[in-house]
Amino acid sequence: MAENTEANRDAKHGMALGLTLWAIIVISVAFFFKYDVPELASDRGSQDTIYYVILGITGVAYILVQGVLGFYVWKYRHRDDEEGSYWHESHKMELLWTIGTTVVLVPIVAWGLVLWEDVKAAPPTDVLTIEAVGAQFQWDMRYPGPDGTFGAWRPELYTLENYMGLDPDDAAGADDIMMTNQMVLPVDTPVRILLRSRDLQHAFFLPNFRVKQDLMPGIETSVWFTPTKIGEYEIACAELCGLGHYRMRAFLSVRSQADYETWLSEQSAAN
Ligand SMILES: [Cu+2]
Repeated sequence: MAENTEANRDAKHGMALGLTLWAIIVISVAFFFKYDVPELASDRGSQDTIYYVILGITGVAYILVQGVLGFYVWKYRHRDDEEGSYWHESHKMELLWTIGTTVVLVPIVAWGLVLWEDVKAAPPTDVLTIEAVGAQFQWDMRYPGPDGTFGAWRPELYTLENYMGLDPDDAAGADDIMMTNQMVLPVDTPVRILLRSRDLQHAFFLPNFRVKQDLMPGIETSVWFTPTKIGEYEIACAELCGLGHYRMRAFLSVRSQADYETWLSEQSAAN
């Protein structure tokens, strides 16, 4: 009968640790299969491809490394009559993992740079431009109105009433359409969103569109993409921006060109 010695307890701990490592592998891999990224609704599907390729490579590496770690923790658990051995420096191993990671990482980085080039390319000249202004804790949208031109704004004009900081002397702003926590876009049309912040850093995040762009007070940033699927989606803030961050949530409706135009003329009439 095994005695309840300290050595015996160590051996049991070794076995428990090995099994725990394997259990963590199984549970985490199961979660990756259970949950997927949100449904794609834009022309940025190539980002999903690189995401799945990277997830596959790191997933296999994770299972191998953790699996082997669990195996060794179990195999070389404490035994009374054995002593651990230790060695250091293996030229062959170092060459192997340096070349191995280089061969895997260099193509991924090159591929990522090509995609980044796409994301940061200049939008087409006929792009539809809309503005989104982030503030604790809401999104204010602005459409240029029938004249197609945004009225000027200045940060020093921000007040509770003039929450977009619009210049009252600029006639181009008179027909601008503004709304809070709601955006409507036409499908299959390239859109550029101009982004600015009224207070601190926020991030304009459209999970279904693979779009995420920071907003900073004092400068204007922008992002462009093409919605490809009619539907109702969520706009989130991806920057922990204060106590109400969780409710900095808006809605994006992608509609057919005809439905979009009807909606836009209704907004103009109501303005
Ligand atoms: Cu925010």
